[in-house]
Amino acid sequence: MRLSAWRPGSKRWALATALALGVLALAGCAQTPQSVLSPAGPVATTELQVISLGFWIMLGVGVVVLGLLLAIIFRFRARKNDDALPEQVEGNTRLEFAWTIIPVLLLAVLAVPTIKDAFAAASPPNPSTALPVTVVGHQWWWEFDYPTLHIVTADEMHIPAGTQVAISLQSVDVIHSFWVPRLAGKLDAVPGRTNSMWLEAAQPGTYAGQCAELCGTSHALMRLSVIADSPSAWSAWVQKMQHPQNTQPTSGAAQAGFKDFSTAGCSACHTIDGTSYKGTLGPNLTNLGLRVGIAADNLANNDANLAKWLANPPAIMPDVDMPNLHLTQQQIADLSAYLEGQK
Ligand code: HEC
Ligand SMILES: [Cu+2]
Repeated sequence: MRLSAWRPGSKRWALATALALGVLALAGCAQTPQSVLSPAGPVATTELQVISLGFWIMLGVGVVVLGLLLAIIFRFRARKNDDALPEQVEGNTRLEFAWTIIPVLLLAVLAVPTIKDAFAAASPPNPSTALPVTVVGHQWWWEFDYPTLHIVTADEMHIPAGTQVAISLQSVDVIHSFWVPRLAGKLDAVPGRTNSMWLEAAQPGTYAGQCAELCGTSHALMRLSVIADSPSAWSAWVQKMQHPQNTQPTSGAAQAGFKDFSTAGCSACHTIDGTSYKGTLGPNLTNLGLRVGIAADNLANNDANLAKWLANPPAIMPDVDMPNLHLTQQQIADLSAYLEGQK
């Protein structure tokens, strides 16, 4: 193939450019479960306004500066037979004032909403009616603790849609960052410190999130979902979490699983509310059957995936604190019946 066929201006070049631009444009059609550009609540909406303001200011600066640069390159380019020395200038007070004052003004315009909204993002406008949730980062899962409701769970944060949620953010090990892009900007979870933020989902739905601060081997697998419930779904969930069923089954495979939970060592790390199992190194597994996902929301919650997880957790999540416990097929089936039976 002749290389010249690909020169700028050639038909092939035009075609390749059009294709490349087309692919870029199509990328915009992808689903965007984690895009700050499709906010689903008041905090994310306000933050997008600040992002947009910054974007347009910077675009304006870029157009003006590059435009002037191009104009000057064109206007003052070397011409044929013009060997004369150009006019020599040194400093221009007016110009220097202008290019100092204009950026200061632009930054001031950007600073006002940025500072105002940064403070506003820390606590809900109506703290007295907000739902408090303590969110704790662990390598590599999220714990959700509802102090006023006495509910503790993991991976999936249920909230009532249309309600302000006041989040106290903590970490037990390293620095994590809590980020649910469609609901609110990210905030670091720092060991020994409590940071605060709030969020609200305007409509019922599931909003994907993930840890946004490199926190170890399986950082990229540290996912979560915020599930915003309608009022009836919310009260049903709270009711079920406060009064879990089938936590101490007395017959069948579930009963065998209930026993395995202590004999196989699960209870050293996991809590099941309403039982004597009170381990806290791993997620509280009460009502696991209600969950949409398991293993930090990386696997859909079903018997096959739970079996895969129990058979060898580090194969799914490298370096995870839950070891391969070399369970038998029977133990896996019974534990699965026990855990999935709680819903
Ligand atoms: C040494 C502590 C430890 C032991 C023992 C242990 N686990 Fe875990 N387990 C964990 C940790 C930590 C996680 C969280 C993994 C992650 O997502 O980072 C976990 C996660 C899980 C999950 C997924 C939970 C979720 O929120 O998605 C299930 C289910 C589970 N363990 C069941 C069991 C069962 C059943 C046993 C006993 C056979 C057991 N675990 C033994 C520490 C342990
Ligand atoms: Cu993390």
